[in-house]
Amino acid sequence: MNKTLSKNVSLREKATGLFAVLVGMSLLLFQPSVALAAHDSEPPTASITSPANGATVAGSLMVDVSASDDAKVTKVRLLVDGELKKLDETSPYKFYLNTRLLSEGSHSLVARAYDAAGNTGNSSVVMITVDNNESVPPTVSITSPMNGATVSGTLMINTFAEDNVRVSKVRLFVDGKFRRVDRSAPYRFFINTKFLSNGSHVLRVRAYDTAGNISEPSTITITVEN
Ligand SMILES: [Ca+2]
Ligand SMILES: [Ca+2]
Ligand SMILES: [Ca+2]
Ligand SMILES: [Ca+2]
Repeated sequence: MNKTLSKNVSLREKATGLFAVLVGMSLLLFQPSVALAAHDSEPPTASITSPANGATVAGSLMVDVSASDDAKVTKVRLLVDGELKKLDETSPYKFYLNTRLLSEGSHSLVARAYDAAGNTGNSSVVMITVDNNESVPPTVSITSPMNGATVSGTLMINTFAEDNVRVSKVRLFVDGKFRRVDRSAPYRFFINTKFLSNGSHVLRVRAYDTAGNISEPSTITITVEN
């Protein structure tokens, strides 16, 4: 009887000892990460890299944010006029804003970055002026080739376009027919002149802004000689 009891006690002791070892190991395994998260009191930082403070904007607007943290940025939110509007959980942090859904005039943008421990960091305020009624057309010019140039093979057509708010696209017309569109600067086109007859052809470009205004055309004449 005594023998059995002492055997049971020693078994229980062994089991308790093993349990303690397991608990100890799991604490060793898990404690460092728990400790890290609990001690991350360093908030992330955020800044709006585009648009610039004071920018006048129209149409669709891309808001670019850079964010960093001593551990890891988990998400960035965009606040428009102090209200949480958009969420991006993956770098790069970009937000598409339809400015037509905002009233005309002044609005504030703030980016708020979060880390895994729940710390947050706000960017400086960027003020924008929404002006979707702007009526100033963009300007555009063909910078190369030169008017009257003789060309062959693949031809690169460079243009320069600017607007008081933002250029949305430049379109290329060859002999009066629409051929290409470029929606981001630099505004540049490639055409294979082998698909054109030898001789004289007219190249024309027009720029469009985000409010829908259209530039005067820029026109040159080239001579194809393949
Ligand atoms: Ca942190
Ligand atoms: Ca993203
Ligand atoms: Ca304009
Ligand atoms: Ca381009």
